[in-house]
Amino acid sequence: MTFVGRSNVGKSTLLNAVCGVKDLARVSSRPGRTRTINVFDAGKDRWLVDLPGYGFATGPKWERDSWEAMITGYLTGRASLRMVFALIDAEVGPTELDLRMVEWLKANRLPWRAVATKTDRVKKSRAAARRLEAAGALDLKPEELAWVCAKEGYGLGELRSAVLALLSS
Ligand SMILES: Nc1nc2c(ncn2[C@@H]2O[C@H](COP(=O)(O)OP(=O)(O)OP(=O)(O)O)[C@@H](O)[C@H]2O)c(=O)[nH]1
Ligand SMILES: [Mg+2]
Repeated sequence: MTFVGRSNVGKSTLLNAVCGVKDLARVSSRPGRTRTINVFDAGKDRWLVDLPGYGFATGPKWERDSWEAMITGYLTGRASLRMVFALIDAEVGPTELDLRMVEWLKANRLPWRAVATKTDRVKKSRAAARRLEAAGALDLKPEELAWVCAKEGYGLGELRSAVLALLSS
């Protein structure tokens, strides 16, 4: 299984939090830190994969295009890929690129689930409305958009169970 999402959305951080290992995947305050496909062994014929983010704003266009090709190339034609968690910034909501990614996952018939990250940045009083809005933009019900925070550990239990189920099935 793997996490996809914009650069800086928190993929590596969430992977570490879900696994309960602090520095498994490399995290940085500078976006675009994950530049290669990192594969972590998670049992017999099971892998967790940390991908580079898309939508990285700086750097030459050819480099950005080659990252996109690397991500989509990794995701296509991989029969063993059990789940793609599509990460969305809870505060920002799905961007054009996020929507394109989700459309692409659907078109390629890949199993996917939406996860809102960094929910600590959304005021508690606005959380329900924000979740409804972000889910709506993805054509989902609010409960279909996982609402997690790697920093405070919120919502990780359910995600961890989902990952464990995928790894043990
Ligand atoms: N407030 C807050 N910040 C977070 C959370 N998760 C991650 N971050 C921060 O967001 C920044 C980017 O996190 P990464 O995990 O490196 O993001 P990424 O999606 O792997 O980024 P790329 O590897 O560039 O694609 C880091 O500074 C993290 O500390 C969270 O739940 N809350
Ligand atoms: Mg990363």
